Amino acid sequence: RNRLSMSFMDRAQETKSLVAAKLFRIMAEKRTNLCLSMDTTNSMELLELASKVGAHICLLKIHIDIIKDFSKDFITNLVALAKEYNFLILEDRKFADIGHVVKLQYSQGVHEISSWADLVTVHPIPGPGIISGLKAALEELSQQDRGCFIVVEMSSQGNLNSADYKTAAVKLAMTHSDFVVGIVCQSSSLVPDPGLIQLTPGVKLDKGSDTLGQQYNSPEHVVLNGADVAVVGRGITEAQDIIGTVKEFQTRLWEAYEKRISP
Ligand code: S5P
Repeated sequence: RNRLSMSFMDRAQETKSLVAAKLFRIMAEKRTNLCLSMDTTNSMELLELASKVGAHICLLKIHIDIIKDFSKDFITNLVALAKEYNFLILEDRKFADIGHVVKLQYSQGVHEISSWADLVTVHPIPGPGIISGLKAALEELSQQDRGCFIVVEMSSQGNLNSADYKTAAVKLAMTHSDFVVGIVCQSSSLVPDPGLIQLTPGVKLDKGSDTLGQQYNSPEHVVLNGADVAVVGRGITEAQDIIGTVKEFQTRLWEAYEKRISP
């Protein structure tokens, strides 16, 4: 069946990943396919915003390496909010090294990402070893409910993701669909399997761009182009009325999804 016309609840049956099934169910229950990207450098600011918008998002995406005042307490509080408001945490680390090194980057260092992030992002450029490296880190933790998104196609102008690269990257995702929950891309044709989740960044209320190469499309445009979960960052965090804007994104994205699956 074509994933674009299937409901998230039905697609939860199609995945081999526990955490993908969990995300599909959260979306269906909370009626939201909005992922908020909080690219702030201050941990208190992040926690405050997360508690304000937690009820309206399915996924919170962060960049832990930009936080200036990182602490274990911050992680404890963040995980507590995720539990309270029922959203998952995506650490947008974009791993890109050999298996041996990503195993360490994922589980060690000050951040110990694998101990708290439900999901991470991965550039598939090193080949299958990068997936094996991440999985190896989890074996030592005996963690089962973890997964990754593979970055297949970037939103930025002039990205180097060639057609051959994208085809090979999707194949890698399909081969490892017990751990790979989905694909970061802009186009629906890249995600053939209803069990895989299309995560699409580069979303604002209107089409446009920033001064550093980012390109934006509207909520309706990205959902029609296959986005299951839409990533919105500055379109929300820089808005005057943050809660009002979060609600507007939630409504517009969900209505576009309902329209997409309606016969
Ligand atoms: O292709 C991509 C992939 C990602 S994960 N393009 C992106 O912009 N991202 C991330 O989405 C990026 O790292 C940033 O955190 C977010 C977009 O933020 P915004 O403020 O432009 O909406």
